Amino acid sequence: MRPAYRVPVPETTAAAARFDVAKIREDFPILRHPVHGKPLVYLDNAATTQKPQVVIATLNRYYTAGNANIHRGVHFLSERATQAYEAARATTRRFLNAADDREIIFVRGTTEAINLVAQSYGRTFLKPGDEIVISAMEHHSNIVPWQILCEQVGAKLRVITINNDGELYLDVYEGLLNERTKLVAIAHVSNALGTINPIRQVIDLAHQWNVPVLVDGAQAVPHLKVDVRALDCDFYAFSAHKLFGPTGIGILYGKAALLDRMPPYQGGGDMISLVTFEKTHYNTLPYKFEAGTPHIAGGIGLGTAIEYVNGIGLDAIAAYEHELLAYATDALNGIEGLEIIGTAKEKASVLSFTLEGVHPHDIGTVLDREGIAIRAGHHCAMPVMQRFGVPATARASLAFYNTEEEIDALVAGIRKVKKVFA
Ligand code: 7TS
Repeated sequence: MRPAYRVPVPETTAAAARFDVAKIREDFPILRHPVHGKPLVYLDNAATTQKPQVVIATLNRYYTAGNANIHRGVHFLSERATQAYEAARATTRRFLNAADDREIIFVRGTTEAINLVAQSYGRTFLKPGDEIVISAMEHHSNIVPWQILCEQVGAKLRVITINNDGELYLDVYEGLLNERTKLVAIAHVSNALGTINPIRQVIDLAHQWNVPVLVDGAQAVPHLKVDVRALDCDFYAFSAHKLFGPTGIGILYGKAALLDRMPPYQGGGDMISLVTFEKTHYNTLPYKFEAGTPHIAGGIGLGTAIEYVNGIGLDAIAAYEHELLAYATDALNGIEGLEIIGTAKEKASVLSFTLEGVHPHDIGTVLDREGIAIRAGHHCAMPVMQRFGVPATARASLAFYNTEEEIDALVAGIRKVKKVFA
C-alpha cells in the first residue's frame, strides 16, 4: 500500500494566519442562503465560483443606470459604457501583467478562447502531418477544438502521459516535441486532479522548437498569481465565472505579434474598419477578434471581480487555500475506503475522490441533502477517468471563502454516505 498522501505545509505562513475568512464570507450573499434547510457548504468552485456583493452591485448598477451599446454611440451612456468596458480590459491586462491592452481579447470564456485559437491560428498555420501536443489531464474544451482542427487540416494530436499521482511525464513531453510540432496546448491547473503543471518549463521546452504554447488557465487564475510575460506563454485563456465574476465572459490573452498575423475568428459588427461588397478591412487589435455586441456588463463585472481578488491578494489566497487543502486532505485520508485521485506534489485546492462501493453520483446526492455542494462525474475530463480506471469521481473544490468547519461538514457527510450504503 502506498503511504497516505499528505499535502506538504511549510509552517503556518503569516499571510494564512492573517486571513480573516469570516469577514470575507460576509462579502458573498449566497453563503447566507440555506439549502434543504441546512447552511450551504459550497465546494463546487472548480465548476463555478460564487460572486461577491461588489460584483453583483456592478451588474445591477450597469443595468440600472449605465446600459448602452459600446464603441459606437456619441451619447453620454454609450461613451460611459465604453470607458467602463475598456477600463476592465486594462484591469485584466494588469492582472495578467500583459504588455498591452491590445493583447486582451474579450470572449465568452475559456472554451471560446481555445476555439478561437484553434480556428484562427490553427487553420491558418497548420498543414497535413503537423502535430499538436496536449496532455492526458485536459478538460474537453482543450481536447475537442484541437480534434476538430486536426480533422480540418489533417494534423495529429499527441498526448503527454501522466503518472499515478497525476503529474506530467516531462521526458515523454520532450520526446513528443519535434519539427512537426506546431502548437502545445496545456492546462495550468487540472480541474479533475488539481495538479499544478510546471508551466514555465513546458513553455521553455516548446520554445526551443519555436512552438507557441496556449495555456488553459481556467483553474489557475482563482488560485495563483499569473504573469504572462514571466511565463512567456503565447496564449492564455480563462473564464470570469471561475474568478468570482459573471458567466458568459472570459479572456484570451495573446502576444500581439501572433494575434496580428491571425485572421478574424468571426465576422460582424465592431471587428471591421471598412466594409464594401468588394473587400472588408478588419479592425485593429483587440477589436478584430470581438465581432458583435459583447457581454458588456460581464466585462465590467470581470473588472470588479479582479479588483476584489486583488484587494485580498493572490499570495494571501494561495497561502490560505494551501492550508485548507492540507487540512482537507488529512481529513479525507482518515475515511476508510476513500481514495484521493490526484496526489501531485504541486496541487491547487481540488479534491477528487472515490469511495469503495458507492457511486460518486450517490455521494453527491446524499451530500446535497446535507446542504453540501460537490460535483460528481467525469468533470469534462473523460480521459482522466480512463487513465485512473474509474467511471467518475466525487470532487470537492475549494475557494478562499471555504473553512475548516466546512471540511468537517464534508467529512461528516461522507460518513453518513457510508452508513446509508453500508
Ligand atoms: N478548462 C478547464 C481546466 C476547466 O476546468 C474548464 C471548466 C474549462 C476549461 C471550460 O471553461 P468554460 O468556462 O469555458 O466552461 N471546468 C469545469 C469543471 O471542472 N466543472 O465544471 C466546469
